[in-house]
Parts: sequence; structure tokens; C-alpha cells
Amino acid sequence: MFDGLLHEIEKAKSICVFRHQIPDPDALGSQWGLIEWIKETYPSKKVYGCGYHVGGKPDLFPAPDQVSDEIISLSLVIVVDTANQKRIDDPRFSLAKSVIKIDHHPNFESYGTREYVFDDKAATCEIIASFLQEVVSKPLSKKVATYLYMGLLTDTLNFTTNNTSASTLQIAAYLAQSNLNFSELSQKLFSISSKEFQFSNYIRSNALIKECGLAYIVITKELLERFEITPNQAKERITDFQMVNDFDVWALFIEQIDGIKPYFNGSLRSKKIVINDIAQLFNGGGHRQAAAVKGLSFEQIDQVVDHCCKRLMEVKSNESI
Ligand SMILES: [Mn+2]
Repeated sequence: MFDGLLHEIEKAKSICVFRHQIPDPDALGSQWGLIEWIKETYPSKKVYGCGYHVGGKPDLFPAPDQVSDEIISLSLVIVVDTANQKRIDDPRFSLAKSVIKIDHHPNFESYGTREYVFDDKAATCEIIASFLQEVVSKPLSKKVATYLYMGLLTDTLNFTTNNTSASTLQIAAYLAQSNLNFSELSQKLFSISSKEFQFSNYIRSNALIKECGLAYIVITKELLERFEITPNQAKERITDFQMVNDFDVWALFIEQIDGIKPYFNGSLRSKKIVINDIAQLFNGGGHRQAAAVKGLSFEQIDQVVDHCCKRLMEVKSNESI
């Protein structure tokens, strides 16, 4: 499964690990879990974590390193959890001669000289942890296991997504051997502020519910200001829709604060139907049942909703035959 990966790491004197923009705990956990393991195992190697964006949980992971162009060009580059080059959180990854891609998104775009892409895996942290289990076999340090477990837990929404498998749980059991404090980790990852709680109430009472089985809400700049939360914090609330029986597809569109012209980025989720091809029509993509759309106008939000509804109706009419 990981042919040549250990060899590449062993022969590199310097390694830069990149992740995607607006990094979530899977991106950060796989990045820092891998970095920490390499540092512990090969103390003489130089290992750097690259990226600019601040993620939703900045206190749980280290801040990125400041790395010069020269260092990157002389390093082995490893990019984790990132499907396409445009999404890598620092375009300077391309300065390196060798780029290794490790990811669990569908592989629509190859950019690595070596690629370890397994789109049936629930998280990139699951992939990194199975690699480490293969080479180390004994339990990892608590620090490495904690980084990886945080990514595994969040990308699987507490082991509830439909790509959660026996192997995901085996990997979780392997990581658990490193004395993880589950209740503390869960608290850190999923607890919200009272402002986020108020915002969550707003979403619940104002979501638009379509007859096709789709629920969505559009969050404007004014709303973000009113609840004093960032677009990143708002985005996390997509999980508020998840446990509703009547919702087959749900979406959250958030007006972005940067730029002169207003535009919206959105998160799409689905229980069963495929939605990432629809997301691709709107500057986005992602997993089959969890995808993102970008740079939308107000009118395009309606178009995304219409596309999803149309597909839901088609699927439902086929099922009833
Ligand atoms: Mn991921």
C-alpha cells in the first residue's frame, strides 16, 4: 500500500509537509502527526510544516513554520489531504523536485511524483496512521497519536460517516493504545461558544426546507457580524442539519468578507445521493457526500439548490418504481 514512501522519507535530509487552505483537523492532524513522527524518529532531519491559513481550531495544532523558497526547493515535499494543486495552502510546493501526494479525496488531479491516494478511506489521518502502523507496529507517541486521532474523529463526525469502516476503527484502536484522553479531546474538538450556540439556534429556526428533502440557509455578512462569529466558525455548523430524518441533502452558504464584490462559499452534505459532481459545476468538489462550492453569486445559490433537488427527485422517483 505504501511502497517506497518510507524510503523517500528516509533518504530526504529536509522535508516540507503541506496541507490544504482553510485547514480542518484532518488536514492539520495528518500534517502535524506526520511531521512529529518524522522528527521523533529521525532527529537529524529538518522537517517543516507549511501553510498560511488559520484553521477553525488554531489552539490545537502548531502554527505553520516560516520557510524560505530555497529550503522548499531543496526538500522533499509531502502534501496531505489536498485533492488539487489550487487548494494547496502555499503555491511554493511546486519548487520541489519530488512531491508526494497523500490523500483520501477522489483523485481527479494528479500532481505528485508519487501518490498514495485511497478515496475509500474516511480521513487522511487514517491513511497516515495505517502507514505508521505498518512501519512502527508498536504504539505511537501520545503527541503523534493525538494529532492523528483528532483528524480521524472530525472527518468521520465521531465515526458516523458512511466511509467509516472496520479499518477506520482498527486504526482508531491502534491510536487509542497511546493513552489518549477521549473525553478531553472530544470536548476540545466539538465544544462551542455561547455565540456559536446562539448562531446555531438561528440556523435551526431559519433554515429553508424544500419539499424534495433539501434544507439550506444563506448566511450574510450582517448575520456573521450580528453573532460575532467568523465564516470558518459558521461553516462548522453544517453539522446542525445532520441528524434530521427529513433532510436528505443540506447546505450552508456563507458570504465571504474579503474582496469588493460579495460572493458566497458553500458546504454541501448528503445522506445517500452523490453531490460532488454538482459541486464541480460551481467551482468546487470534494467527497461523494460531502463537498464544497465556491465564489457563488446569489443567483447561483438557487442553481445549486435546484440541481440537488432535481437529483433527489429523480432518485426518489426511481426508488418508488
Ligand atoms: Mn480529510
